[in-house]
Amino acid sequence: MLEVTTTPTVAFSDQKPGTSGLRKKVKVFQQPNYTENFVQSIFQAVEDGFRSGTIVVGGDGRYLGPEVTQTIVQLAAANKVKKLIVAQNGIMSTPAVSHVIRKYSADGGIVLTASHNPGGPDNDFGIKYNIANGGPAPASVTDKIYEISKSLSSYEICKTLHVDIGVIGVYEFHVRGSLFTVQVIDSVADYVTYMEEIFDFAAINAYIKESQLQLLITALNGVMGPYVKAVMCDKLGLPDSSALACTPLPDFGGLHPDPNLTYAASLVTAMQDGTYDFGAAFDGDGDRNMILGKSAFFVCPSDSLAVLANHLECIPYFRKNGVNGFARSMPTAAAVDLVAKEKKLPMYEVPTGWKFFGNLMDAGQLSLCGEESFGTGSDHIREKDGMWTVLAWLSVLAHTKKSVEQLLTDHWKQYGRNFFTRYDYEACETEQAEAMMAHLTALVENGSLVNQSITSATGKMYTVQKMDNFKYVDPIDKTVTSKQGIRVILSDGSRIVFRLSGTGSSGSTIRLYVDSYEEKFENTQLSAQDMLAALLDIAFQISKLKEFTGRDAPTVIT
Ligand code: G16
Repeated sequence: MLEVTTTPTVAFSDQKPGTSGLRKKVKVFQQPNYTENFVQSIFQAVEDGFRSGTIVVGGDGRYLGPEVTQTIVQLAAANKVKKLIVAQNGIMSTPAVSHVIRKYSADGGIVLTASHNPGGPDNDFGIKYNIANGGPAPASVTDKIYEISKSLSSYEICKTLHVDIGVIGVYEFHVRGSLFTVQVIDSVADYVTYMEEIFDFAAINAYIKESQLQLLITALNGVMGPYVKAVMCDKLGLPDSSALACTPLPDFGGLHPDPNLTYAASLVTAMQDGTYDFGAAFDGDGDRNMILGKSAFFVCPSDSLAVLANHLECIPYFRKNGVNGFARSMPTAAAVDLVAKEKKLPMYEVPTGWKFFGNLMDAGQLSLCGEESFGTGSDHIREKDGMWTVLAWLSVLAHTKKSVEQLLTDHWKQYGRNFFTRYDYEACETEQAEAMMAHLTALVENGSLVNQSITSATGKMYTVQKMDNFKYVDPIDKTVTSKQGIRVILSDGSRIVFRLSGTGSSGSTIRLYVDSYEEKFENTQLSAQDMLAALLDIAFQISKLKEFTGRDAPTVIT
């Protein structure tokens, strides 16, 4: 019988989960009792589910992950969890954790990831709780975790319990008169089997061979390395030379594992000479993706979602289950809305955060969704899914026999183009960022800009039609989520959106999103930055972003 100790602790006041879990610097999690407190708060918040049941633990392989996995095992045993399903070495992609929760009918899961944020002793770590549907916990649960964390005075731990999480197997212990089981499972096997059920691998394989399609995929030294090897190399026959940065490293080899044009520049550069026809990058935990065509032709995530929505019949999963509806986050450009209209399918607009798609999927109203932040996925799980997106794109290529660029051009010909750009101002002074948001909130409240015309530095004039702070009423459980981003809607339908990121770990990150619709095909060929220059200038005039933050240029442009 293993001994349980009740350890006194002092509560922390900063354990409020953000857009997707608690993300902080590693050094914050290394403070005595910091990690134990947060995990204990999770256990207390969802006590009933766990006491009788099973939870899954996995992470993106970043620094601190193995130690925290052991701590979770010790806390779970002492908190009367019946069974833990742990990924081998604690490493499992976020989409794979979502799948495993659903496949084994677990009561929830703990994902150790700071997603696309850099890793290593001086960088970021994160802990996220997922519910029984496999998706990120909604605010009702994370608020409860936070409330408990603010007054926690002790945690229960079984300090002498150690499991070798490097070895697959079932380990049993007697704790507090009950049996506690830890099952260490293969990190990729279940996920790969599921992908084979969803997609027609033989058709993709045949197309790659007959068209001699050249692919280049980078895992940016994140969790996706073993999945890329298993799916792309072993199943689809890609040579090892097509799989870049595929060894998960605790610090991602110094890379910032965020699949965008700035942080995945190595992929962009490698594709520029036209040797490769299709490229993809994943983030640290494997839920985000970036898709590139020949010569590094960039597929904007809003367009990626729309093109997939337009071709779902290529994928066996949708032929079998049908398509119930589409959704996107509010800042995502509305390209997919036009496809929904054409196909007469329901379309939903939710706040930023994958957790908002879960209810719609559980209610059978949503099949495909995506976000401008490089996330796409379907109701096969309850997280966005990078590898799923790559396989979906390859299915479309195999079915249509078109190139990536041709698919986009044809899409714009049929639907027009929703030009989109996002400017990120990372690590701004929090006070300055909040002052800018307060200025914008005041403009919403006093309505002084409505019906006003503003002329950009380029000479183009826009009239403000409406300004609001996005509010969402969940169509299923009627939960109201307010203040999800300041929107400026202009009279030609163009939009400017401002919000503060909920995933950063230092200072505040301002996100400025701009989009505009263009129907004339000849104009769809122009560059997004040229098309949106005037709107960006209007955005700076309205927000006084440069004056508030002192920033002349963004850190990242999408
Ligand atoms: C998370 C959420 C996404 C969200 C993204 C960015 O992704 O799951 O829904 O779009 O953060 O959020 P923010 O703009 O607040 O930084 P991930 O990949 O970081 O887990």
